[in-house]
Amino acid sequence: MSHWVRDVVALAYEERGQASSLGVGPIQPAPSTSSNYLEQDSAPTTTESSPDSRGEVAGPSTTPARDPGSLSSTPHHFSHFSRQNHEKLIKKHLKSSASNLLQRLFKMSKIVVFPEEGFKGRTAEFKNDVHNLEEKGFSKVISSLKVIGAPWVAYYDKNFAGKQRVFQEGEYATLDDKGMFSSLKIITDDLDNPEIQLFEDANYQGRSVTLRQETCLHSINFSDVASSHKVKGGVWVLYEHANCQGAQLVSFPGDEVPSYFPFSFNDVASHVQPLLPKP
Ligand SMILES: [Ca+2]
Repeated sequence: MSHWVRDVVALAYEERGQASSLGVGPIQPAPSTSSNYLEQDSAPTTTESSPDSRGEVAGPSTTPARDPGSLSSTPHHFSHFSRQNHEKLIKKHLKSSASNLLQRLFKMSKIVVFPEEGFKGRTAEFKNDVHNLEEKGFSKVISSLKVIGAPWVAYYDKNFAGKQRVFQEGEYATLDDKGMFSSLKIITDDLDNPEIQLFEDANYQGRSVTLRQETCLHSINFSDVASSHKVKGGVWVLYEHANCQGAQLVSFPGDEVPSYFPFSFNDVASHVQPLLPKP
């Protein structure tokens, strides 16, 4: 189970307070990372208040989703179940709770952008993909930024095209690509079980390697060779240079990229790295 999911399950227990009422073991306190995560979003949204397009389910604090088969509606019959059944039903119940809470965590994720270095100038914050920063008055001006929660990809061109760069949670007072970005995408994909297959030639031909962790391609004699790839799992960043420097190519679960020529990335990749779930 990923750290994210573990956090969410802990939160689900805590939020519903069901574990104790059901008598199935102690409530696990939510890890501090979770509460930190939540606290970081305590400031009210100012700039970006458009309706959310991701279809989040309302949080349990207002209208908790009720699974017809859940134990919460049948606590008095609890003794008729075996412990195995208890666990099975609780897992089923928590699965939907965890999904809702995961959505809420993503909802708290955001990127805050500034037109000047050092977080200066007017500001805007976004919680959803921005396909064209021009519409937000921030095209080709972002010079510093802060990421809270889920990672983001910034693109040179609108509609998530052109050169790209990943920003994981943190503060970036100066950017190598300042004044270049035209669109922003939040990464909400499952980061567990990363796997990528790189091919020496375009169209998945030639020598290939399958990787499941960060790898310096020099070390496996595959540097400046790759021309196509398939992502089986996770979100991967391919780097031009071995020390995670230079140009980047970001790829998502299920992506199949038959040629790197459109990205000016052919025979360039020297290092690959999967984004890791939040620790
Ligand atoms: Ca090649």
